[in-house]
Amino acid sequence: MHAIFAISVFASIALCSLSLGFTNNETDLANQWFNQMNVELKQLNHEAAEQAWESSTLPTQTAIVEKIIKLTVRKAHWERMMCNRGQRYRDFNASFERTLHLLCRSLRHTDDEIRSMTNLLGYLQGIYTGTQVCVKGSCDDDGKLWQSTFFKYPELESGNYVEPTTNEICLFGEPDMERIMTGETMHQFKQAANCMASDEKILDWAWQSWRLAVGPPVKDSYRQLIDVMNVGARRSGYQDIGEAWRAELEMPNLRGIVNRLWLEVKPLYQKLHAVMRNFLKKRHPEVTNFHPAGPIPAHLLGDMWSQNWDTYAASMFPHEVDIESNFRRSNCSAEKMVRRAEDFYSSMGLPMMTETFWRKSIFKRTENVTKCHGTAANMYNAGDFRMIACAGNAMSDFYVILHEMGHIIYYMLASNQPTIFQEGTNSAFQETIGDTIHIAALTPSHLIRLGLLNSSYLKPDSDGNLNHFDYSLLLKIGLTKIPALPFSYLMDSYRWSLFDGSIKFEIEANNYFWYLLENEQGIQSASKTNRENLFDAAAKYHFPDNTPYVRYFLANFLSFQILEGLCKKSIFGDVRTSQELPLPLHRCDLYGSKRAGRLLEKALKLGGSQHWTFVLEILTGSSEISSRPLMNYFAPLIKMLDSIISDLKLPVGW
Ligand code: X8Z
Ligand code: ZN
Repeated sequence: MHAIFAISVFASIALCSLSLGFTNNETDLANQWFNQMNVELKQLNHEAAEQAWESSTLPTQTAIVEKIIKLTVRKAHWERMMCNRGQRYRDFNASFERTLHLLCRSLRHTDDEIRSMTNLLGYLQGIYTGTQVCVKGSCDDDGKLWQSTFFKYPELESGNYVEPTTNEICLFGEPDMERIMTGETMHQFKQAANCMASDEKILDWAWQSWRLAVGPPVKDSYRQLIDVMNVGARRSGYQDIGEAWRAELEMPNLRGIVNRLWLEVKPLYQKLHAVMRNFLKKRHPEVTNFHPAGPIPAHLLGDMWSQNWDTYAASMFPHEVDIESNFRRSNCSAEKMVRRAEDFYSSMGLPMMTETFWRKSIFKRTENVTKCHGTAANMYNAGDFRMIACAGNAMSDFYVILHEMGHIIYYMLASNQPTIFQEGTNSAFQETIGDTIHIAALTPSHLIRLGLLNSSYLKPDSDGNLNHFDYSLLLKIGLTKIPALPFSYLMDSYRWSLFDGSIKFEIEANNYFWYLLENEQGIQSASKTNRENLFDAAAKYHFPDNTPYVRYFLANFLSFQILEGLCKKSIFGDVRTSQELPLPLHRCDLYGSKRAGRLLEKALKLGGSQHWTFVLEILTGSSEISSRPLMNYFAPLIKMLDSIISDLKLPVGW
């Protein structure tokens, strides 16, 4: 039923575009090729999605890896064959040209390479999701904590996790170790492990032990993976796999754009860094290896990867309203968070989640989740869209849910396109939709709607300026968004250097990683351990998962641009207007704005049928990625940081 429907839609799209220079017979053949390709692609994508879901929800098993290898080989052969057959229709029309561009850009790997890459990836993902850091017996103080620490690795062959025995506490990276780092489960952990060590020692332990657990087993396989990926990339005409990854974004000067954007926002990051450093220095006078004008010890930043500093939002500048505590106190269950997220999207006239979504998604960690990193799945099957979020009760869990739902809304809206266009215009746009709605959901007026804030906080102060709450909110949002900038910038600039060989993997991999972290992020490792032979990048999901990261960097800028566009549309009915918004961007409430929803829908339902510049133009009136809306959004925060820095005479930079 669904396939028949799909065929008729594709046929009408293709037939509308009868092309000059092609006979009727050729036109029929071209349309036949197009329709058949889309139907078969849908089936292949569906099978791949089922396998991916299975491996995220069942322990890694050799049988699944074998099935994945078979399907990946089958899809690679199919793509090549379809691409070759389609070449004769390249000039048929613009849509065919785009179709062939997307279809033919897959890398030309041999079957053996596919086998070896799939095995390596299965192993790497298994290490990340299945490794546990354990403590046995009492851990008393810091020394004992380390003595009683050991690692449990998943039995990758049988797929069985090693169950903890009595007296052992075993923690996965996501979300267990992650939540110790944010402080969320610090108290719980100390009690369970009977730990006397200070919070700072435990943060140091969690930070170090996760890296010691996953880095060494990942390192060699990761190097092998790079080698195989490079062989395929070079056979396909790229210099290396980094160039192939960059091509997906369709920005010819991607490196230049990324460097420019980073330089534009770096001063803002440095200011936030200076104020955070001063705060942490006072909070942790006991940490000796912490210079007041130097990099910040990474384990103090309230996040396993130092990419989100929101943990300290309330204590840095205490305000009578603590949104985070209010949120936690509201006892919002994971499912209720999903309902709230759905409510925001649907208030704008965007689609509600489907019956299958509610039946098949996973919102909390249970035994049948092996992978706990937020995930949105398009199953390529009539309304079957699913989410994985191992949500607790923090606002960061609400973020993950809004983010994943953004992917799903994009999949839903693009699902009327031919299959080849259903992924979205590029990965950065995929990542940005949920982030845009996340910022939109954090306006004071929406927080009031959620029952987290009293309406008196909408009032400007006595001089008609932003009130104190605005600043405290902007700081909270800034602490989640601004540290993500250098982090997402360097995750891929690092990998690009490993991929193109400018950094020698064997001898320089970890030292270069720390060179970047210190220079761009201004953080350092707490311990004096010689890290040269470790592989700390493995501690971040996207490395063993082999997911490119620069998409998140771009998405961060795009989300503020799109927010501004939607806000203009909502208020003036036009994104191109030169009129100034009558309110600061962080107060622009999009909840219930059907105008903004219609604009988003218009852009997203194009899926990948158009180049991203066309989609951005619809949403913002401009086809360039810009840091201006982000800087404009944070302008009041920048003023506040400037005055703190000058009042306290804080050093800036490191
Ligand atoms: O990985 C994700 C999403 C899934 S696409 C949860 N994000 C990045 C991260 O966690 O590091 C979202 C923001 C950045
Ligand atoms: Zn995402």
